[in-house]
Amino acid sequence: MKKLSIPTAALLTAAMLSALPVQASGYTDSSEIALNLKATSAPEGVYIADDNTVYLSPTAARTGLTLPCSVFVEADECKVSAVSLLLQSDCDSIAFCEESYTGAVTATSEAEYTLPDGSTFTTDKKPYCFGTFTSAGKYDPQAFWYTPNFMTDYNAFKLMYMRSGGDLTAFLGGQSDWFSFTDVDLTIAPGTETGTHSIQFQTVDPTRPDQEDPATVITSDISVDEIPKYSKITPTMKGLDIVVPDAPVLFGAVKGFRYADDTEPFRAADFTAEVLWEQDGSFAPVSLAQAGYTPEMSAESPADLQITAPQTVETVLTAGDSSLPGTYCIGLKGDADMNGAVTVDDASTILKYSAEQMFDTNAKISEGTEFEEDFVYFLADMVGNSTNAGADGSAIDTTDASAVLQYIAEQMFA
Ligand SMILES: [Ca+2]
Ligand SMILES: [Ca+2]
Repeated sequence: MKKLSIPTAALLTAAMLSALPVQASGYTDSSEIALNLKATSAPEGVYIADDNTVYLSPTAARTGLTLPCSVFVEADECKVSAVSLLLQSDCDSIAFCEESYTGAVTATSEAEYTLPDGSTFTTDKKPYCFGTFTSAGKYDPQAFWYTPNFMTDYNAFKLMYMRSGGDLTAFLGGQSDWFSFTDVDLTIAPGTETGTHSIQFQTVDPTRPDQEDPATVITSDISVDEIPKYSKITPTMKGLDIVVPDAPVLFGAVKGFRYADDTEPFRAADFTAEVLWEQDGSFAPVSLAQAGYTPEMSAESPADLQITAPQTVETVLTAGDSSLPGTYCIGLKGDADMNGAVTVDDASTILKYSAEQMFDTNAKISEGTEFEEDFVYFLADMVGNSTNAGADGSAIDTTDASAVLQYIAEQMFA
């Protein structure tokens, strides 16, 4: 065990508390705030899935690597006064890297950083989520940040922190995931075994199991004048899973789009999904058809369905022991407002979207999820059939609206 001096709660003396400003009400519920450990970049042989699970190729696990990670504090507002956190690895060969640690007051070489609004600032400290700017516009971490503690052969990492003032409501950059709370890399030793390994936040300190305070806690609303409002919250704690698979892994969102009048049976080639496949020590995405995945459908073909409005069919794709649920949407081509009929309103919807996206590249044709947006885009893209909301270069424009009107005219005089 490596021992470093640990400042304790006893250090939070009345003198320090009195230096803190009175602040507005803080969090009242653990559901309002979360601590999230994330891998922030993927070295060779590493794949970071959308759900934040990290997949290591068997070759990478054999040779070992360093995985850059950060802890993020997630909330709508940053009314946090103090944080005590304890992270622990359940795997002997995955440990915290002391040399990589950077906290709010860690000095670095001076560098320029950009905020989401495009403004920039320069600092010789590593910016973090609670940092603020002084009235002179200078970046200030506004923090008491205690020496981190790497415990039990570096398999656990403990940190305590208190804010010293500044703007206690807004995250640096305006959003909680723009800057991390703290950074600490994971070292994955050569020979890490196949399986799922977890890094979790701990509520009980294994070295001090009798202490009353939970090991991971967020203190909100410290107020000298209103001590009863001093509240401690055990936040939602989102750890990190590191998976070393022994077989191909299926993950991602499987999707497929069809027209209502298609009569062809479903095929794996109709679907798109991200399929993890280890080749030469690293992960390469492969198509479902290429990887030999087989769809199991709840309907044989679109013709078996009575389409009165866009309809969703659930599917499961399987390959060996791996499976992945998917969604298959069937709708009427041209039905841009998803009401189950192709009318002049759809031409209007297409024209409106076509105009909006000239001024706003983030404009959406639907009000739904990314998947629904892709599907509505597919239905509206009469001339093009984009399945990824135009990322393939197929745009929605006036020719698509004209095609809808032409279709309506043909139906009227048919
Ligand atoms: Ca419609
Ligand atoms: Ca088009």
